[in-house]
Amino acid sequence: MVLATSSTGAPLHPPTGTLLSLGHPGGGRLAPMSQVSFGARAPYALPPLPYGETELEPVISARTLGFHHGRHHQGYLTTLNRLLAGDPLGALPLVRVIRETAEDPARTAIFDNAAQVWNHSFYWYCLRRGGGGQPAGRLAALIDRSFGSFAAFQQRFAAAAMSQFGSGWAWLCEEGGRLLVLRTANAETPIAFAGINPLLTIDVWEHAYYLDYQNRRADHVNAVIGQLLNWQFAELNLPPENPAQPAMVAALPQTASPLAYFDPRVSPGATTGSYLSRLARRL
Ligand code: MN3
Repeated sequence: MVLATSSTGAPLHPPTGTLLSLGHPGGGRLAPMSQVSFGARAPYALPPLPYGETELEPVISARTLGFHHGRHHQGYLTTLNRLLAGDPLGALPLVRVIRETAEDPARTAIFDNAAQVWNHSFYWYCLRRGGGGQPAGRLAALIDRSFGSFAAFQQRFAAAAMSQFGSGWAWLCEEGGRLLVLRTANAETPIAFAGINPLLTIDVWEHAYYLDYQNRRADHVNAVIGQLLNWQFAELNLPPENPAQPAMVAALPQTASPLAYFDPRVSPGATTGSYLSRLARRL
């Protein structure tokens, strides 16, 4: 399942950070995504699944999970390592590679594969056997404040997942003390932006559900939200609490849409770069 070699047979730098083991009986401790390491530089290593391939059944079958992690995720990683061989970008941590290439049309292939490696590594931890339900504590309060209610959030998150045309991702993110629901196409990812903290995601590429649900994306999305979302992981991805929010954020109406939030006329200085503008236009 985990193929710890590059396409050229060169040894991979092993992950050096905490390997999360959510859902494994007796497994490792719970930790945020920032502690998942791919190795300091290319060739990056594939983080193992934090659970066994059968543990998400019946929502996601072992067959789907095996192909998704062992073939799709590994495929992005193998391609990325090949593309970075001999490239100075390969000396950077994975998130830096994503941010350096996000707006560079000459490096689309590196961006796409680097972003997909990160997105999938994040996605595995967003799921757990016996997940779903509602978050508690600070995250629950943020959801109420940002969306009005948990039900309103859930509806918005599901709508983002279902309305993404073609391949992509639905996200719950934090920015400046508020939560946002985003959807991105193909490999695009909010981790490309400093200051936006992804909390949870759902993969809506067909490879994530087609073997189990065929074209019934909504059934898959609803089952994932209801039974698999890992709210403990989401809470760990929140930045440290900071009561001194920027005045710009505090001044936003609670009902501000993500699009309004990204609009530089509404939140000056909050959006920089055409990549973010392109992302916002798709909401
Ligand atoms: Mn996928």
